[in-house]
Amino acid sequence: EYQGIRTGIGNTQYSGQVSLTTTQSGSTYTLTDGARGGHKTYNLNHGTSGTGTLFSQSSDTWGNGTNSNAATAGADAHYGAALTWDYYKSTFGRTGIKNNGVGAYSRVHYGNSYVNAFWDDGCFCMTYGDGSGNAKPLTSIDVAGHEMSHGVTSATANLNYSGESGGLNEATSDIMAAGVEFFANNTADPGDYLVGEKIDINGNGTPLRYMDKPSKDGASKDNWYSGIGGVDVHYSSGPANHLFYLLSEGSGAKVINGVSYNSPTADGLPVTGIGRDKALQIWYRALTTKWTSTTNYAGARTGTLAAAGELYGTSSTEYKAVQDAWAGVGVGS
Ligand code: ASN
Ligand code: ZN
Repeated sequence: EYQGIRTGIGNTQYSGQVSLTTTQSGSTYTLTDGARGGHKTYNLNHGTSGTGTLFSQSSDTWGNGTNSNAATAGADAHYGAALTWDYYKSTFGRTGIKNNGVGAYSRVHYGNSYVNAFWDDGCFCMTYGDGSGNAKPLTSIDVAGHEMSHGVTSATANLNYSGESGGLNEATSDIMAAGVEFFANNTADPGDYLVGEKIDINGNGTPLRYMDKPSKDGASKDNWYSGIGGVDVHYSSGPANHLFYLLSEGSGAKVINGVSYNSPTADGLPVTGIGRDKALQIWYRALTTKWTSTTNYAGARTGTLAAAGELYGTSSTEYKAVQDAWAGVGVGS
């Protein structure tokens, strides 16, 4: 029987109609991405263990745009995994989470009204709940990018998931998620410096996190202070998200893809951004070649400066911008 890689259609919940890489075996199509390490997407059908069943159909069109159709979340998750793979490959030359060409897998419809998503190093897989009322699965592009980037962090610096290193771990996932979302260039979910703006986890349309001014979520910290290691890693990530925003876009008010940003600095001094692409290269180089499991904010600063020096030179405007941006979030020399 015929076996081969196909391009199907996904009617996603958050990203409109997209192309999906699927596999045809005879008259059956599955969410198996033979172009990206064999990444597979499974339906847990409200279970909480194992893999459930691989999404399989007689047609290569997946989902109907809402969570009333089980394959919709599958389409979103499969798309997010493909984008994340392509982003790491084209931006950093990284082939898969472990840079070994091997795909992970995704599981959707985890549990009931489960309002979270998570990466698990043990199964080398990512899992998505269906959100409040089983209506808003956490399968947006940025959530996929965030969770899979936890796998990249584990495979590289392996930042401990507590204290300041935990905040840096979380921020790395938010930063790379923004990178994936801008890379996707999807008109239904344009790139931004917000996290989780599509999944409506707060029920009032607000995003989960803001990178320009993290304290807008009511809990995240804008700037480093002694003792920040004692707060939840999803809030101690704030200064690093803020640093990334300042380094990319600078401190002035700005509108990007229709979203307004304003990023005041800790020291009141202006920061001139160097653009997101360069900021991502600096962050990734620090993550993969400078940092260790115990890197704290001071070490993150040192590592990003070393990375910027190697990439652009220690006399460069990029190097100076890294210094200014860290000062802008209260991390000094
Ligand atoms: N979605 C959460 C995160 O990626 C799950 C967790 O708390 N680890 O951070
Ligand atoms: Zn996370």
